[in-house]
This record gives sequence, C-alpha cells and structure tokens, in this order.
Amino acid sequence: MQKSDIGIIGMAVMGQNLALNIESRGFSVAVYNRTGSRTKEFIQKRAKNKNIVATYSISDFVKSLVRPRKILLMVKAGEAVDIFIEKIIPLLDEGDIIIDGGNSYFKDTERRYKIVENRGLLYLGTGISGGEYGALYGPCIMPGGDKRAYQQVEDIFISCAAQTEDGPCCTYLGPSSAGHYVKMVHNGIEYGLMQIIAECYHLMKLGLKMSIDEIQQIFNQWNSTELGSYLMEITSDIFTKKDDLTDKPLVEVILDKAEQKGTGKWTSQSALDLGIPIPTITAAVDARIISSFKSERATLAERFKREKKNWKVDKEKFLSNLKNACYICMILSYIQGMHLLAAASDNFNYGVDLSEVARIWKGGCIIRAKLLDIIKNIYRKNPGLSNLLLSDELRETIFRRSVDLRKVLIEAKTWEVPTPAMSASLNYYDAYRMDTLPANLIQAQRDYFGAHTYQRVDREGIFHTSWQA
Ligand code: NBP
Repeated sequence: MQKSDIGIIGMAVMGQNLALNIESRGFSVAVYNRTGSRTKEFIQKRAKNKNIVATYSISDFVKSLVRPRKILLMVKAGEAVDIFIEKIIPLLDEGDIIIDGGNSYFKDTERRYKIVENRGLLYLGTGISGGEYGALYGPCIMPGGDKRAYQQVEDIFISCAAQTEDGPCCTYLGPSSAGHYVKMVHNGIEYGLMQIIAECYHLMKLGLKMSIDEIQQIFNQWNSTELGSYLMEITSDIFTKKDDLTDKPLVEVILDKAEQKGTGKWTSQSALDLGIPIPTITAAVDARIISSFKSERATLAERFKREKKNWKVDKEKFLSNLKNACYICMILSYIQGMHLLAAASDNFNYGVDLSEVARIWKGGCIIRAKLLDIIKNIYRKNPGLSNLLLSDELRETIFRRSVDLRKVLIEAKTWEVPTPAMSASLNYYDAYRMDTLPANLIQAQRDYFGAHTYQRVDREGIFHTSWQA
C-alpha cells in the first residue's frame, strides 16, 4: 500500500477541513478518529475519491505513514492530546514527528515537548487559526517547538496556509511552546476586539436607538476604512441575517450569554504572571463572565433601573467619534497583546520575531486586519521595541483618536451603557502616559501597615518610616 505524507488524528471540524486542504495541495493524507463512524462518514462523503486514506486502528494509522512520520493531532485540547500521545509514542520510530494543532495550553505543550523529545521523537506545538473556513482554504499556522521537525513539515504547512501579498501565513516561531503561546495571545487579542465591536453595537442600539439595518450599514462602511478587518466584516454580515422562525434579525434572538473555552483567560493569567498590563483583554474576559450571570442580571435590572431618557446627541458626530474610538481601542488591544508577547519571548527564550507574527496574522486568522501591516512595519524597523505605544508611527493616530474615545465614553456613562473594554483601553492609555501616578500613596500605605519600605524621588536608597511614632 502506498504510504501517506502526513496523518491526522481527530476528524471533527478542524481535522476534516485541514485534511481536505492539505490533500488539495498535492499531499496524501491518512486519517484516524477515536469514533470510527466519523471517519467512515468523512471518507464516504467529503473525502470520496480523494488521496485520503481512512484507518480504523492506531497501529494501521501509524503503519500507513511515510517515515519520518508526521502526525497532526486535531483533537479537543486537554486530556485527549495526552491520551493520543501516550498511545502513539510506543508505535513510533526515532525522528518521527508529533504535531499538536489544537488550542493547547502552553504549559501543557512544554510538558509534552519534554516527554516526546525524551523518547527520541520530535514535537511541534502549533496554533492554527481560521476556524472551519480557514482550515479548508488557508489558515494562519503558528508552529513552535523542534526546528528540525518544522523543516520536515514546512512544505506542507506553507502550501496549505493562507497566502497574502506578504507571503504565506506560517512561520517557525520559536522553541518549546512558542507556537501555542503566540496562538494564545492571538485569541486574547481576539477577545478584546470582539468585545470592543460588541460595545460599539450596544452604544448604537441603546444610546442612538439605531435599527439593526442602520447598524449594519455603519459596520459595513467602517470595514472599508482603516478599521478593515475580518471581525468587522463578519459583524456586518451577521446583522444581515434574518431568523427563519421569527423573521427578526437573528442576532436579536440570540441569548446574551457569551461562552469561552479558556484561551482569553489563559492570556490574562499569563500576563499577570509576567507583570504585563493587558486590561482591554482582561476586561473582555470579565465581560463574558458577567454576561453569563443572566438571571442575576435580570433581577438587578429591575432593582437598579437604568435611566431611559431621550438623550440629546448629534448622531453623525457621535458615530464619527465612535469610529475613531473603536479604532484606538483596537490598536490598544493589539498593543497590549504584542507587549505581552515581547515579554514572554524574553522570559521563555522564545526569540519570537514580532514583525513575523504581525505578518502571518495578516491572513487566515480571526484577528486579520489592515492595522497589522502598520504593526509589522514598526517591528521590522525596530525589532526590540517593548511597547508599540512608544512607536513614532502610531503616536499621532493614538493621540488624536483618544480625544474622540473620551467623548464617546462621557456619553456612554451618561447613558448608563457598560463599556468595559473601551473604558479599560482609555484607562490603560491615560495611566501609561502619565509621569506621576498615585502609586506614591500605595507605597506609603504598604510601608505603614507592613514595613514594606519605599524609595524617594529626591535621593537614592530604600527607606522606612515609623508612621505611628
Ligand atoms: P473539538 O475540539 O470539538 O474535538 C473533537 C475531536 O476530539 C474529535 O475527534 C473527538 O473524537 C476528539 N476527542 C474528544 Br472531544 N475527547 C477525546 C478523548 N477523550 N480521546 C480521544 N479523542 C477525543 O474539534 P475541533 O473543533 O475540530 O477542534 C480541534 C482542535 O482545534 C481543538 O483543540 C480546538 O480548540 C482547535 N481549534 C478549533 C477551531 C474551531 O473553529 N473549531 C479553531 C481553531 C482551533 P470523537 O469523534 O471520537 O468524539
């Protein structure tokens, strides 16, 4: 039997579409899934007459692969990955490659990397973004781990990744868990952007009392400007969809409880561990959590009624400010994510090239946006930049739009419409550009109750005061 170039374990949404994508680029693929009926259905329908081989036991799957074997795991993140690694390791030979393409937690990837490498095998923790459509037509691929393994799979990855005028949306990102770390931060930024867009929608709906059709037109218009991005595009599309049952806009009949799978929370947790502020992203995680308390929210909405006055506002002016506010908040979401990546790269010795990260995010992934071109060019010129707020290129853009963000938030607070991510963005900007913060008082309090000491503004040294003496 002719052996396959690559094997994929996990025939759910991502595994199936990646198998079809890779096959369409001229590679042969073997597939396996825990539940055989899923594999069978795939091979009889979507994979019919394609260079894809179905296998129904792990040993047949392993035997069906060209050496060094390349095995891509596309199973649910967590225990399933460990289960398959343990199952396949004894069947593999030195130099064979295991690739985890799921949304694994980067610390799990570090642990698995060591287990696999200790057995003479190579490991790649690889973030893949783009959802169902991206997996089929060209995702953004974020590989990290053993560089020798990457060199073996590079031709497959590069050919099935999304392509932009800046090249394929795939590059080797660094050792160990670098790929999954970058994917985690990608998802963190995604949380921020989604929440910012949702807040703009909420302000248009509650503050300006706009219809869904009007809101759709605004998002559509914004998408053709500097705000152009995949999330802006799909948001505009979402507003056009009518519900089959009620003929209302579908978005209006969807329950307002946002779910999450953990990548946003991990981003915030890691940022706290590394001491990097990412308040826009963390506010977006919190906003999803607050939304989940639906019944309490309903009770509290009665208990603390919102003022529903007819506020006087210049609609056109507000929308123009809102567009700029949305843009600066999005910029700040990327700025915080990139800051975290820079710190993580230093701390974990990933050696991540941030301009390459911005380049590969330009296509295939959920956070692709025009803005990434600017970010890529800034890092190309200045690879060591710790925080994009320090870049000359964004200075004017941020400064001018911050004025409009402030105006939007003043209205939002008068209307009593929550804007957690947008408010967090402005606070981040205001705090970061302020040379004197009230942290002197915090230090005094710490020294008062805990003798934690402080430094002075006028002389070197560490000081302690007996405050009650
Ligand atoms: P899911 O995350 O829904 O996982 C389904 C797959 O995991 C099936 O093959 C299932 O086998 C297998 N599986 C499960 Br569930 N528990 C298992 C266990 N205990 N032992 C062995 N296999 C088990 O699939 P997906 O949505 O295709 O995503 C795959 C990976 O890609 C995930 O890590 C996901 O986070 C990531 N990802 C998904 C998307 C997306 O848009 N869906 C985008 C980007 C990344 P079964 O058929 O036998 O139940």
